[in-house]
Amino acid sequence: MNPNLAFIALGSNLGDSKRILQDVILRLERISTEPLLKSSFWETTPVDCPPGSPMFLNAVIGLVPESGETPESLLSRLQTLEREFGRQTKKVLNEPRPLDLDLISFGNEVRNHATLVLPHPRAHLRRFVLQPLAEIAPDLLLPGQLRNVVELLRDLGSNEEIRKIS
Ligand code: PH2
Ligand code: MG
Ligand code: MG
Repeated sequence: MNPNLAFIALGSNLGDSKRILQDVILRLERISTEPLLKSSFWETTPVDCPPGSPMFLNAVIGLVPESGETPESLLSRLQTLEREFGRQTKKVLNEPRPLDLDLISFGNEVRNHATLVLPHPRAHLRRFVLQPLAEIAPDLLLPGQLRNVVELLRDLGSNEEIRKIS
């Protein structure tokens, strides 16, 4: 596996989620120097969201950044894409959104800034991230973890429901 891969979790629970994820994946292809690694789309129950929140569509992609791309510059591209796909400034924590793009990891880079924590601090706890990630990078060791993605998934105690749709 290319050690420079950056993994991005995609989520949507507002609007035409399948179309939105398909379209944003085409955009992400353009910022990768190699063909994307793409998971299936998974329908998942909302975690830590306001009551009555719709189900999510989630996926994970892996891309190889251009030389010169940094975690910060990639994050900024992802935030621009979120806005392009109609994401508005949030009023309520984890309210429904047409597009959420979370940087899960960027090679072995580690960050602990107010604006960026790498690897994503909750990625290893969430089935809606680990299950799609296991399809494209089962052996991945997220920086700071002693277990790979498949092992994290196997040991996960969570009642999240998740169903592959494609
Ligand atoms: N994202 C969140 C909070 N909860 N739940 C699911 N199932 N999928 C998500 O992508 C998700 C969530 C914060 O971004
Ligand atoms: Mg998120
Ligand atoms: Mg986010």
